[in-house]
Amino acid sequence: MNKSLSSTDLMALEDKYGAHNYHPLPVVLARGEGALVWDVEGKQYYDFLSAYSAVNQGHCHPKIIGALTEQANKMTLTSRAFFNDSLGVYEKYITEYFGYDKVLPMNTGAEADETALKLCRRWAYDKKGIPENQAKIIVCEGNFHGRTITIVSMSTDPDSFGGFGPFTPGFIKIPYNDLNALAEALKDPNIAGFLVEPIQGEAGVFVPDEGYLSKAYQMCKEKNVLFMADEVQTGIGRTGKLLACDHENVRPDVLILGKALSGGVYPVSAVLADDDIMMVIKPGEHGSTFGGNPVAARVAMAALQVVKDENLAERAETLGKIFREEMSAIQSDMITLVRGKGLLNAIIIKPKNGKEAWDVCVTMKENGLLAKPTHGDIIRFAPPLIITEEQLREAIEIIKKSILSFG
Ligand code: IF1
Repeated sequence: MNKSLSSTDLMALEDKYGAHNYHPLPVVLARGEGALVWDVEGKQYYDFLSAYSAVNQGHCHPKIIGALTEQANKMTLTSRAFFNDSLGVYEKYITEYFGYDKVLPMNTGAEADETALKLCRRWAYDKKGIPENQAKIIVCEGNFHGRTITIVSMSTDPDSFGGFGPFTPGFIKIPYNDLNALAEALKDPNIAGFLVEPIQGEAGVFVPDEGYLSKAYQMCKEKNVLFMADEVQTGIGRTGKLLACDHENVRPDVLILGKALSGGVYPVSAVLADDDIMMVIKPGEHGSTFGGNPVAARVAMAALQVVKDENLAERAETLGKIFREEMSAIQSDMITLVRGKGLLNAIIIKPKNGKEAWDVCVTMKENGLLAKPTHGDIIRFAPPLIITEEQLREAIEIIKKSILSFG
């Protein structure tokens, strides 16, 4: 029945029946394969958003879809009231893959962040000896960790938190990429943890100074404070290493993963930590109906195996260099800055003749490439990591042509 509906019809349906909590680019997608997607009318595009880095392995990767369908035909959900024949296998696989004692499986990135916050607070009371209800967690200005009430309580973006109070207490907000501010905040003996994105995604792909993460980690160690890395967006090959923290040889005490953990096939998230931290949570104290279900377990294993088999981190590193080089070479006064790591990049657009980042994205869409503006003047570019060099160069030509069309 959907086959007969046009893009215009489908957008009208969303407008009429869906909550208006998004403002999408006017394109209605019906199919995806690798780095390419097609709209309802059959027009082809390069996907340079990759569902905010969830589709690192490319759309509909046959090995991940294979794992999904095979498991879906056998068993989808048992709940954690019983064991299932996939979860333990997955837990062994993912803990060995990332080098941690234990994993706690959840579904969305926000849930994984919430899990890390609970784990950190409980560790503070049971292990560090912070008095009951006094634990504080340091977070960074400009952060994005999701949409729950507690997570928006940590946010400094009025669009995220405005009008959603009262807020969860216990968070100290400091400027990102500021070690002095961290040192000052760490003086409080009731600090339990530091939650940080190795590169701030929502802030517009803000890459901190080299040495920031390793120094911050060291400072946390000196104060017996948990270093918790939100790698929901930066993890799984995106920035040119398996984890963005790997660029500085930092091993987070608590590692938070989501998005590409499933290749964008299914919501799968995870928190990884060693026993001295993870074992503070006892039966009945945390969980989720769908967390660790057999489909999620099989999909995540396939998704992680693809990252290894196809050397996606190395590809991101090599292709990212080409991408930033080519962006910097575009002769347009509309591009004021190019930044990023691996295949997580952004350009900053200076408006010209009243045309801004949104207009650039609409023009790129018309020319066959999808990307989304953020904060009014930033365009994020994050294609699936399986994109070939030839495809990347073709995509760069589309971006170039689109920007130069503004004069
Ligand atoms: C939306 C941004 C990206 C995340 C980090 C946790 C989560 C996210 C570092 C929560 C989610 C998203 C969600 C998406 C927009 C988006 C985003 F622009 F808002 F900042 F990616 F850049 N930690 N990021 O980036 O994960 O609960 O959504 O699974 O539509 O809100 P989730």
